[in-house]
Amino acid sequence: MELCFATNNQHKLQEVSAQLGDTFILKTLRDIGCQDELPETSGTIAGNSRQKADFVWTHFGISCFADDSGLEVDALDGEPGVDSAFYSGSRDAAKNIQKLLLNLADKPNRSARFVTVFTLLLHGVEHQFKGTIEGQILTVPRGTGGFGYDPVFLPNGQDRTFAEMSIEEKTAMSHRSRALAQMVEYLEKQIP
Ligand code: ITT
Repeated sequence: MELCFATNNQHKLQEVSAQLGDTFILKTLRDIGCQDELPETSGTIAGNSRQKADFVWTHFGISCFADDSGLEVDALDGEPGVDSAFYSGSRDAAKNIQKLLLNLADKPNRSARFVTVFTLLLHGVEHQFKGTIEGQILTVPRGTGGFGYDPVFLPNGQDRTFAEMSIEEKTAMSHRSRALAQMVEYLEKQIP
């Protein structure tokens, strides 16, 4: 079964390809000739996820999925949340982390979670799948792997940040892989 992953984020693509294996033929936006910036204006993670998948289905007519993700920090009332990618005003991970650490400087509660919602549009029919992982925001970034807020996110029960793990290690526990596992389970039931 061919499925397009509606993302311009190469890190997400790597993580998802590593987990999907050979069961599905994964098409990228480049493969289907889509060079557009995907819309993300709904104001919610689930809504943005839907918007990205809808865009590909509407313009390219191919079964597809998209994910929208964000970091929810309890002491900041769920910020940066849906604004995670542009928290500092630009899509710059180092600046986003800097702003996050500044806003958390006087806050003893460092608990946070990554949230992902996948939207699958299978022949135009929508299904959504949600994954989360709980953790703590460190005061100093650690590690060079991963992307986004990975250097300051320490999953609960772990002694390394997502940025200190290999893709496989992160994928074994991440919000994205938890949502993706549900989507794969659903898709496998659709295959005769
Ligand atoms: P696409 O929309 O093209 O898929 P994106 O990077 O814009 O790619 P999101 O809208 O889902 O992706 O962005 C959410 C932001 O949340 C992302 O840019 C990161 O800053 C952060 N984020 C999401 N998942 C993350 C992860 O696994 N590790 C670290 N940060 C993550």
